[in-house]
Amino acid sequence: MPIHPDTGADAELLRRFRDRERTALARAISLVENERPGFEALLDAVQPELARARRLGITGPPGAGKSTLTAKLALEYRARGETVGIVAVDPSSPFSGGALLGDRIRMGGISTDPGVFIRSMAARGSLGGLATGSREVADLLDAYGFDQVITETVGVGQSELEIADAADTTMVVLVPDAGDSVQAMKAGLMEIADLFVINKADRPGADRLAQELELMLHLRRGEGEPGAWTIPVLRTVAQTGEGVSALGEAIDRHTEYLRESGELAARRRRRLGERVRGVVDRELRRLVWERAGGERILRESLPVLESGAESPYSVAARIVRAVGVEKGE
Ligand SMILES: Nc1nc2c(ncn2[C@@H]2O[C@H](COP(=O)(O)OP(=O)(O)OP(=O)(O)O)[C@@H](O)[C@H]2O)c(=O)[nH]1
Ligand SMILES: [Mg+2]
Repeated sequence: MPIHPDTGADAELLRRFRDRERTALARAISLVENERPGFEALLDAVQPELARARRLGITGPPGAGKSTLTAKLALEYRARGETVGIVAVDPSSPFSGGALLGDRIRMGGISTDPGVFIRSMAARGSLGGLATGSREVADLLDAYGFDQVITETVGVGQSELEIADAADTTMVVLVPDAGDSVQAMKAGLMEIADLFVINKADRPGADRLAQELELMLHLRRGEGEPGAWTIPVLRTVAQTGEGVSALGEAIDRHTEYLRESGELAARRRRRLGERVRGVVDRELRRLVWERAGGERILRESLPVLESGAESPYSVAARIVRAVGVEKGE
């Protein structure tokens, strides 16, 4: 049952999507990305076609070479005869020195390859639900039939923590530049990595960073459980492709580990649970702020808020009441 039964999935779009028409894929993604009527019904309809792709999440600091590496990995998979769908979540950060993913891919010469599909998505505002949106686009790529689905996000804010929920394998890319030492690394990145990649290994400091990382991983691991995954630290020079084959093999080993340990099923179960939460949250936001008039009440309350006649709490309570639910435990 779609959430909005009144706006069922576009049957024609769905048919063309299932016929692997690229224009239908592009349209489906736009529909989902912009949350236009029928997008949830479409996602609902393609659910049975999911979970065939291998999902890789790539994150790390701005400019670490994530897009360059993504392009090189895509080439690697293409050489094996696999198809690749890529979602790049563009934070639109003015501080990011990196080029758009499309430019990197173009450099790699695979932009015209029909076995590769690239989509850049803007990171949305706090209410926009970046996580669910980019995951749903990854779902579409999966349902469409790509063998590999890669999601690239910049490791700022919360997005890198959310990527771990969206991927089977999460890869954290670091660079040996000053300020990127292990101590300076955001704690969250440490928690989510299945693999570490030190990119720009052609620059000085790569050895030291690798040693620091290995030491920290060793300390965290302690004795470790038998059969547990040992997080590898790999080195790459994405620009030249050095180390990318070895990286591809390490990702394969992780996939194998996930399958054999039962962790893949566990992760996918977690992902399904998180998806339900995400969709419910999104629906509630819409209910409160749009359908129940929360935005309007807030706007109209600004004068009394400003004058101090009402507190943010009492305005919030009125908005919640407008939905028909009393605030309380
Ligand atoms: N020296 C060196 N430069 C690299 C390497 N890999 C990437 N670069 C350069 O680093 C810059 C950033 O690369 P991107 O691939 O755009 O990095 P990114 O992490 O995707 O950047 P954002 O998405 O903007 O955060 C580009 O100028 C690349 O050419 C490398 O291994 N060595
Ligand atoms: Mg990038």
